[in-house]
Amino acid sequence: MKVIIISGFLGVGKTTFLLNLAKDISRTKKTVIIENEIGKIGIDDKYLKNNGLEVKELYSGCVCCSLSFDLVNTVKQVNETFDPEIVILEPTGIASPSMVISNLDECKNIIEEITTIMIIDPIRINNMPNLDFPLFTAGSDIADFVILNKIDLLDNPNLTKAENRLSKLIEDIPYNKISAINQDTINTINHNIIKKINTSKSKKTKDNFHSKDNKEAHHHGDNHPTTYILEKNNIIIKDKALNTKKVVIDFLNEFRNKLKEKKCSLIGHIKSIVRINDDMLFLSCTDFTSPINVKGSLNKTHKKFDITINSIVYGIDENILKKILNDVFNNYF
Ligand SMILES: Nc1nc2c(ncn2[C@@H]2O[C@H](COP(=O)(O)OP(=O)(O)O)[C@@H](O)[C@H]2O)c(=O)[nH]1
Ligand SMILES: [Mg+2]
Repeated sequence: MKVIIISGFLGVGKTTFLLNLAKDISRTKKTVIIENEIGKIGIDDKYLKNNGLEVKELYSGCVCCSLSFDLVNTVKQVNETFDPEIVILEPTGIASPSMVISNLDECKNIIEEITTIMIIDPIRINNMPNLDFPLFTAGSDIADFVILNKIDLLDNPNLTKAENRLSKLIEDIPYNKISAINQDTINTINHNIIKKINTSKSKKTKDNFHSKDNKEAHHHGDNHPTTYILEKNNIIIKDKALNTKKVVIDFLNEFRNKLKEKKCSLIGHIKSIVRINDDMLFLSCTDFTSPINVKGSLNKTHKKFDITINSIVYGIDENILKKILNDVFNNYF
């Protein structure tokens, strides 16, 4: 089987890009996705499964370090259970891609080839006070494809600013500019990735896995985020005049404002899933200002719902994060 690793910092658009690529590839090849999330409850796996894809989850840690053993076991198990032609792996947004590749050495007898894709968020690049957050571009030096995503969110001057800053970080490494939510901008990159996996024939050995220069000395130990997950069941919106979706969006906006007040320095990713039976709403935010992103829908809007909020942020301690999230939650529900 061949493995595609989709790497990139928290919230850059890995899952959004992966969904489209996986749909394309799975038309002709048996494909299984391995989703790795930091928290003990996954959200991306539910989103992808909801879109009809085969997904295995690896939670509560990162496949580049704490879950390296579980990664190897999962890859072996996926190979035995499904015998897929393609495995697409989304590591956490704090993983070191070169360490993930190195961990996959253990599966070298079943992995024919590894293709790495690295995604960068230009808004994050523009918002960096100084260009000193290595995880934003970690792995671009070893990636087969580097992608600058979310270009729909920038006007031309801001895109130029992001590209100028990026060139200081990744020098002359070529990259593709896309918007993972706009099919027209991803056709070419998807085509090139599929072409690569269709045409390459060399069976890689352990040495080949390491053949690329590993300049990526930084590990996420230096840049560890604070994470906290809140999960509540059977919540009801008391005021029937209010719409569940709107109240949840207001709640997340308030949570984000409070984080800013408490000097949270960076939102890695705040994700939430709201469920009423089979209806699911997926909410996400990756900065302090953009509107909360919402996918899915709730038909039975005044029924009891289950909600999970998975927050990964920088610059505040876990106790403060926990208190803010619980306080805001209790104010709203
Ligand atoms: N406007 C816009 N939003 C995007 C794009 N790609 C991803 N997003 C949104 O960014 C958020 C994070 O995306 P996600 O795929 O979950 O990121 P991941 O954490 O890297 O897997 C989600 O709300 C996506 O809908 C894009 O190209 N344009
Ligand atoms: Mg994801």
